[in-house]
Amino acid sequence: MGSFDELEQIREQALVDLTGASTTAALEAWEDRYLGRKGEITLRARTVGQLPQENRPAFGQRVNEIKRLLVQAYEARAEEISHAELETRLATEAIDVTLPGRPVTPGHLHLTTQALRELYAIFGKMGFEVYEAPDVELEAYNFDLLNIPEYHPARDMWDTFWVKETGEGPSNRRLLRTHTSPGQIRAMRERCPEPIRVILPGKCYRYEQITVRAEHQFYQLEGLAVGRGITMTDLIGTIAQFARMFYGPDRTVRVRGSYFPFTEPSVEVDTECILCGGKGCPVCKYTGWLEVAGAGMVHPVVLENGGYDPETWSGFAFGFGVERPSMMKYNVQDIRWFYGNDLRFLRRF
Ligand code: FA5
Repeated sequence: MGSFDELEQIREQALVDLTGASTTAALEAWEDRYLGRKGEITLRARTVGQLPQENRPAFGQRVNEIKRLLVQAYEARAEEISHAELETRLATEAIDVTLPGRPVTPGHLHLTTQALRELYAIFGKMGFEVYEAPDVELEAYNFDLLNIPEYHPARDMWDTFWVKETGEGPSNRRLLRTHTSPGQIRAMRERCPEPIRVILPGKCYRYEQITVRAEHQFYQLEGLAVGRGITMTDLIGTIAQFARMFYGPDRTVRVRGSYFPFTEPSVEVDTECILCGGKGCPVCKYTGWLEVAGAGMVHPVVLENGGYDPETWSGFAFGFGVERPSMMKYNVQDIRWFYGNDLRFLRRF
């Protein structure tokens, strides 16, 4: 126990074994066997205390020398092995640059973008140009100038996201537009006294319950025509033409009386629910019809706010959803799928 001879034998055996270790795994096993916590050298180092007093310093020194030597030999061998392993990998895993590349799946336009572009084309053919208005609006444009004053109960129709940074005075507060109608005022004030025929696409934001048919962010496509002698018949004709072009000739769309403070008279446009074939489902609230737009003749107060004299000028306006008509065209059972980022849904279109 603890003899110098034994120590030298261990050293010799360790070096022989090290030369025989030719893989990283074998090297690790070697390290464990000789230098590990319970390795041969470590165990010998612990026996120093059991030696005669006079032998202890020399023995301890020799153990340390051998340990250093083995560590050096180990590191050199590790370097050789990793080099050899790299060489083998380079030889066997060579890249064949003549192989065909892996196909990259190209992205494509989101269903909403496709629908919007289709709508631009349809209304473009009817003479409407695209007019952009801001997402962050002044309260005045979103409500007051559209004939919805502070106390008006119709404000409850649109649950509003307010922007923290506010302007001076109540009507100068900022909000995320609840509908695209404020763009009507912007277009009129910019174009007055010219006739107008514009569509205003954009995202709308409402602090409301999310369901199969309602999101808190969704797109609308506003339309505004202002001119001399424009009547309700022009509005109905435009809606009918939209329906024929967007859905095809066989789909039933109906227009029924409704109320909006900024149009008089007002209507709502419904599409026959294709999801249930008219039988009733959660999307159409079991009525067989899905409301896709609000519309009407521009209210005289709104025309005036836009700078037009309602004695001489008249106009119609509409506000279509974009997701809901798309649900009715492409058989989408749940509006939440549009922005749920599920590739199985997105790849369908
Ligand atoms: C309005 O927003 C009016 N500004 C429309 C209008 C414009 C009327 C011009 C008259 C003249 P309404 O809240 O009904 O109305 O919304 C219009 C359309 O937007 C709905 O028919 C629907 O298609 C879509 N829409 C409304 N709320 C949501 C929602 N939470 N999720 C998805 N689509 C919605």
